[in-house]
Amino acid sequence: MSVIVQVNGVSYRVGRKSLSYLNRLTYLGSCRANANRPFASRAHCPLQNPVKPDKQSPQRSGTPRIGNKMRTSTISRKTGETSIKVAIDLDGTGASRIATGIGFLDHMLDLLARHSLIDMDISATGDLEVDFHHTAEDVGIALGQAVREALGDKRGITRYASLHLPMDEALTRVALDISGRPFLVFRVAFSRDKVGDMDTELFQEWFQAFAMNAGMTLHVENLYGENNHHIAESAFKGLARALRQAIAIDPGNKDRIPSSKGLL
Ligand SMILES: [Mn+2]
Repeated sequence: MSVIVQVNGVSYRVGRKSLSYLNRLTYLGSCRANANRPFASRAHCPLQNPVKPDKQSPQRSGTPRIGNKMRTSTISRKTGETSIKVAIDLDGTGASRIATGIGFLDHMLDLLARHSLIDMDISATGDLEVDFHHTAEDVGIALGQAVREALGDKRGITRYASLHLPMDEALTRVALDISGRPFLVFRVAFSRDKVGDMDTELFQEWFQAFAMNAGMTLHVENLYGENNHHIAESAFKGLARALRQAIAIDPGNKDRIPSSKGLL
């Protein structure tokens, strides 16, 4: 199956597998525009064959349509402290390219993409010479904004999910509601100040920023665990698996917004 997409005002027909690269392409501009292009060569670029625009499509990036799975968004966020670009595809395969400058956070976001099946392209440059706080928080803000935007009016989503995520001796429970009402309960204690290069107190900052900006009610509770790497990882993987369920289209409700209010 292929779809019509529009990049820089030109329409192209591309395969579904290429969709995960669309947001990246919209800011790269073209396959030639950047040395970091995701394609091995021009021949691999999906944007080879311009076609006449179709009346039904293309969709604007960031305008989700459940019917043709265009639940994508791009966020660029620049402050005096950080500069962040996020491109996601909720209906991806879990592919990611993550570069925040914080090694352990990259590891967590890579796992978040892989286990949520959300394609993520995240790059951040921040004032790491101060500390990691601004960058960790702002990546959470930008990714939360991206998820909220890609979900659009939330039509058809499952909305609720909860699960227990074990990682060796650690067990974390995650429950979430993509409610439009941001709320975080974060009961996760660490016994060390740092895991890898990341301050453990920044995990709560990241989850707080993500939940507030994604507009979701999010409960994360580590029930037990010893190893701080495992505890953090079980929280991110738990979020990933819960997100995967909650953003999935509910086949019994796919044309409706899952709220008695008709609005989420
Ligand atoms: Mn790990």
